Formats: sequence, structure tokens, C-alpha cells
Amino acid sequence: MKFNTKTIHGGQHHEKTTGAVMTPIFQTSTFAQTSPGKPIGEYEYARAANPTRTALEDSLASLENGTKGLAFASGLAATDALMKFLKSGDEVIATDNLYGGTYRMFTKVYQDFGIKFHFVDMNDLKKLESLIHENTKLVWVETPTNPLMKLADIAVISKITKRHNLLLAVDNTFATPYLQKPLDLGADIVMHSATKYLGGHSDVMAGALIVKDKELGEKLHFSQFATGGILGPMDSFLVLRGIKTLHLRMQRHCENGMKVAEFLNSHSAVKQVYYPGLANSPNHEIAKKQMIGGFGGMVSFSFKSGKREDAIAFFEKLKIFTLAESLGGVESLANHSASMTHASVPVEERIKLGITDDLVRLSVGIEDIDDLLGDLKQALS
Ligand code: P1T
Repeated sequence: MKFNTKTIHGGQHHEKTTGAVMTPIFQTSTFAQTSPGKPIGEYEYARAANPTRTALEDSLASLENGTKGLAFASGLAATDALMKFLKSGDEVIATDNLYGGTYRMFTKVYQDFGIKFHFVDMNDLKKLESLIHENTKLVWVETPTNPLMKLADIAVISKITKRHNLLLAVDNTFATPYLQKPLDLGADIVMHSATKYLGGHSDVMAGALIVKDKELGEKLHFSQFATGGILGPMDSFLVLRGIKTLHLRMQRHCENGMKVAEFLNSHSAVKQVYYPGLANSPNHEIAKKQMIGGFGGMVSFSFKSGKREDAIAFFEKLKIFTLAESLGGVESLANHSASMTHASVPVEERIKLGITDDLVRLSVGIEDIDDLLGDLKQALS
């Protein structure tokens, strides 16, 4: 099955008893049994599994070419289920520029449990390899990164993690499986904030983990079942419905994203545009190799003046773009990473990485491009 068919049919079947074409919302917490331990069907208690969530999880597995998908209450709940594999003394090597909430979980929650985190530029493979030793268990890659759009070469990094017998997890939120398939490139685990492009309509919080290895899938399902961060049936339905148009939406996100990046790149007030589709992007070669069919809808930029006030004035003047956290919905959003999504990253770290006070992150939606460019033009004037 091709990807555009998988978004609609992957892992899906008509509902068994009624033939309902769309997966119903099985709004139930439990399932009847005829005798203790003998459920009528294949379900017992909805923390373990619920048919609406199963339909979504099978769809996720299909899209990422995995064998097992797991749906969680948020992206961070998905990450959390994986982190619970680790024990005190274990070490993790992670991308230096991560979504602020992931960085916060690593440094403010799991570090206190005795897990050590190293943050590296994933293009510095020598540094990455130099940090690996007997306690290293996991390499955590976000690509493209939030908000600087840095790329990591998954295939190359997976050769290193395989050689050292480490797990490689990839946060595929920005790219989506429409553009990038980490499991095919050698990663062990794909993570998504399904709140973003997979849901696609800014109306649901959700997260996902997908794996190829069956044993790893069972271990992650145990972690999900034993600690409870599951996605409810209504939210599972919303993500499943969103996925059915993922390919169409991503096509337009990519087209609009490229046009916005080109517009900003030639604007006199703009210092730097961060978009992997631009030929002058430092990671353009990796992007061309790794992201198939486009470069996504996330674009960041900084001001020539370097002034925070210029960014603030820009946000206040926007009319079609909405100033808000989050991304990946049909509507265009703008975000001030320094004070919003990445406020939990210490200021010295932020500045070192390039998340400066004049940095603007845009989630370019699927509106008419003329209206989007018109809005940016008037807000920059
Ligand atoms: O918000 P949640 O569904 O828990 O997902 C967390 C998350 C994980 N990974 C990446 C790359 C993300 O961008 C996010 C959430 N990001 C935002 C809310 C944001 O505006 O960047």
C-alpha cells in the first residue's frame, strides 16, 4: 500500500458487528467477561487496550512502517513511557536543541532520578561517539529540531548506535511520516507529538511511540499499561480522523512553508531564515537525502536588528497568523520561542544555541499563500 492510501486504510478495517466504515468511539472503560479471565471479545480493561485506540495505534504503525504503535495522552506522556526504561546511573545522549518541554523533562525530572543527560550537536559525530560508554543506554534525536530546524542524519547515527548496542529514538513530530521514516533509516523508536501534524486541527492533545521490533513493542506496551498515560477513545478518534488527510495537508504545508521561507530570505529586515528546504541552509544536503517530498511547514527567522522589540512588534501586528504555542494545525501560528515554548531552557543555553530574543517561529498553515505572505509583509513593515 502506498503512503497516501495508508493514511486512510493502513491498519484499518470496518467495525465487525455493524460494518461501520469509520471506527466508532468506544467510550467505555471496561468490557464484559463470561467467566473470570474470559472476556467476550479481545478487550478487558481500557487502560490495556480500547478498540478506538487500537485502530489509531495500528494506523500509526502502518504509517511509520513499524509493527507496533502506542497512543498516549500527549507527546510528553509518550516520551515519559520510554524514559521509564532507564535506571539510576544510566546515561542518555540527546540533541542539544530540543522542544523545551522535552529538555525540561530530562533535566528537571529524570536527572533527579540519577539519569545523566549529555546534550550534543548531532552533526558532531565525533563528539557523539566520544560520549558513549558502558552506562549509555539511549540516543534521543529530534530532527528537524524545535525551533532552529537543525537536522541529524538518522541513517548515519543509527550505524553508531547499532555498533554500540544502544537504543535510538527519533522525535519525528516536525517531519511526520509523510516526509521522514526514522524506522526505515535504522532508528528503534519513533516518537510523535500527535497534537501537531498527525491530529492536524489544533483540537486534541496526543502522543505516539512506534517501533519495528516486536519485543521492544511489548516492553513499551507494558510501560504504557503499567503507568497509565494512555489516549482516550474520543481523542484517539480525532487523531485517526486527522491522519486521513495528513498527506494532503503536508503537501500544502510544504508548498506554503517553502514560499514563506523564500519570502523571508529575501526580506531586508530579516537576518537569518531557518528552513531545511533553502539551498543556503546548513543541513540542506541531509534534508534532501532524508526528507522525501518536501521540507515541512515550520520556518524560523531572526531580525537584522537583533532586537526583541522588533519580534514583539511583529507578533502584535499579525492578523492571519495567531500568536500561540503549538504547531502543525491547518491554521498558521507564530511563536516566540524564547519566552514561550523554550522558556524552561536556561538563558545561557538558549543564547548559545541561537534561540535569541528576536527569534520568531512560524507554523505555516494551509491557507492561501497570498494571504499568508500579505500578513507577513504588513507585520514586517
Ligand atoms: O505538547 P505535547 O503533545 O506533549 O508534545 C511535546 C512535544 C514533543 N516534541 C516536539 C518536537 C514538540 O514540538 C512538542 C510540543 N511542542 C509545542 C507545544 C511547541 O509549540 O513547540
